[in-house]
Amino acid sequence: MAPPASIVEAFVGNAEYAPEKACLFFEGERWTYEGLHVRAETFAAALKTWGLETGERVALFLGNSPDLIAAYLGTHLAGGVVVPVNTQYRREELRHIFDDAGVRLCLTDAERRPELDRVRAGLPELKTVVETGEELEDSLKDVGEHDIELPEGEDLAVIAYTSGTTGRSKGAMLLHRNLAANAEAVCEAWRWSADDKLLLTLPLFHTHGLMVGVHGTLFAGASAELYRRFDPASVYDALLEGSVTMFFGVPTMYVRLLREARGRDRRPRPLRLYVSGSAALSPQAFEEFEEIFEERILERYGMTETIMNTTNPYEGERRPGTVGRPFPGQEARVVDVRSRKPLPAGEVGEIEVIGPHVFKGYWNRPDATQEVFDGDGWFRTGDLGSVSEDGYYTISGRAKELIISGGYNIYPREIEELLEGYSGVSEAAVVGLPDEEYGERVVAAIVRESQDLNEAELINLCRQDLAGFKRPREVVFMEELPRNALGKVQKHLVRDQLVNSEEET
Ligand code: MCA
Ligand code: AMP
Repeated sequence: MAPPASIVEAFVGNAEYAPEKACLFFEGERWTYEGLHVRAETFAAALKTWGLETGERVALFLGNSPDLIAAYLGTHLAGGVVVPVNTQYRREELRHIFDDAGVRLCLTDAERRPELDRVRAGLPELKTVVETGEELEDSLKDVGEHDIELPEGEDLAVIAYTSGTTGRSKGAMLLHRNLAANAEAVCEAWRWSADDKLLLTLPLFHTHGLMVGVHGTLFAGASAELYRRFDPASVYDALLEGSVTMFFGVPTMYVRLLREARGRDRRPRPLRLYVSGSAALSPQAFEEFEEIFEERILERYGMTETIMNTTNPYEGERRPGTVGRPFPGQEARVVDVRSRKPLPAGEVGEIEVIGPHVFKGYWNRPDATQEVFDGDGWFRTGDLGSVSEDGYYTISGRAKELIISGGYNIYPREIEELLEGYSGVSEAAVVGLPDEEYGERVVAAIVRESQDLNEAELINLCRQDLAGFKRPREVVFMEELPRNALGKVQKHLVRDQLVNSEEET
């Protein structure tokens, strides 16, 4: 039998095979595969009633919930394309994504709606906004009969926004076949089976939570205990309770779990699998986790454009500080950043990947798409690293300018452009400084026009315009920014100055 061409096809197959099997647990609710299937089909019918045409975009701007997952599957059953939206986004971030993707319909919740309402007038293509709860239940009551078809592998499934070097985020176009191929590779590599129960506390608007956590669960016919958000005490309690078999987290979550464990007497029994990704897990955290939880975390490496790229082995050596080898059916290599020629083991260059998981390109951005592919189809990740003689990849830096805080990506240019637009700011340079809990934290160096401008004022302005995780944690005023002979700001020197002045205090 041919493998499923889409996640929704795999899900429907599992719902037909084992309708009564538990699929989701959420705040005391138990959702079977059949229950979720019915809800997804109702969403699909509702979307058609609201006028959604094949290929039109549906934004999901709501917190973790079974409705988010049902709407995701329902959009695919209705032939639509999902645009997941970070729930921390504020007006300009929202306006850009909705406008760029030409979003036609949006499912949101009471907490996020006011932020969307602030920009709605400027979004003429956004015809329908539905809020979960009473409004949604009312509109699902009478949705009528509609033909529902499974999508083809080549159809566009998701436009996932990922930050860009120019400041504006770009929509990465993932096809159904990209999603299905990656879920299959992940399930095979991690021995994910119908017997597994994943503790899923990651946000579902990003690749890690949605395309690894949810897709893997639905593909394997397994179940997930879904949380609204990560809270170390409740996660620790769930681990003690002992019914989950897997936990996936970003390194910040592991740092917090370790802190939680230090304050507790009891230890959970080892799980089948702990996975870390989205940012580098420090070898110290890896080792401390092994001491306390008696388990070696499996670290893997991914990207919005390619979902999962490399993984430490399920059986075999999980090597701290490395991200393992390519997933089954995929390839990776390290190339010289200038000549683009492959480098021998041990030498640092840019990591490139190729395989069925690699996205189609950026939405409406052929220029940007062209830039990220080497002529023969290899995708340039923008990550610097090396590969060992026995095939393990290590990420050692980035060719792209990027700050990763708590697993969220932040492009400094976006924040610099915003800061430079505020009155009184003449120049801004945003850098990431090392942070024990978040990996890196955002710090802004500012050249101001007048001494009246202060740190609190600038941070407050950012509070209104930016998602919380992008807001500078500190603002440092400088007389001038260090520049090279061509006049380009030397970010590494800004960073060094800030690190040095931190060490002195
Ligand atoms: C929240 N805050 C943050 C972050 N998260 N600040 C810096 N960095 C962060 N990551 C701020 C909020 O704005 C708020 O600030 C304050 O912290 C408390 O907010 P709260 O919501 O309570 O935060 P939290 O629950 O403590 O969140 C920490 C977290 C979260 C659980 C680590 O950041 C998280 O879920 N991160 C996972 C991100 C993720 O899924 N990344 C995958 C991307 P204030 O009160 O001042 O407003 S996919 C990817 O990278 C690829 C594909 C891959 O390989 O996976
Ligand atoms: P995003 O663009 O949000 O999908 O983030 C992808 C980026 O996260 C990658 O290009 C890497 O820079 C980083 N990343 C993901 N997993 C890891 C990891 N295990 N170690 C280091 N960096 C990682």
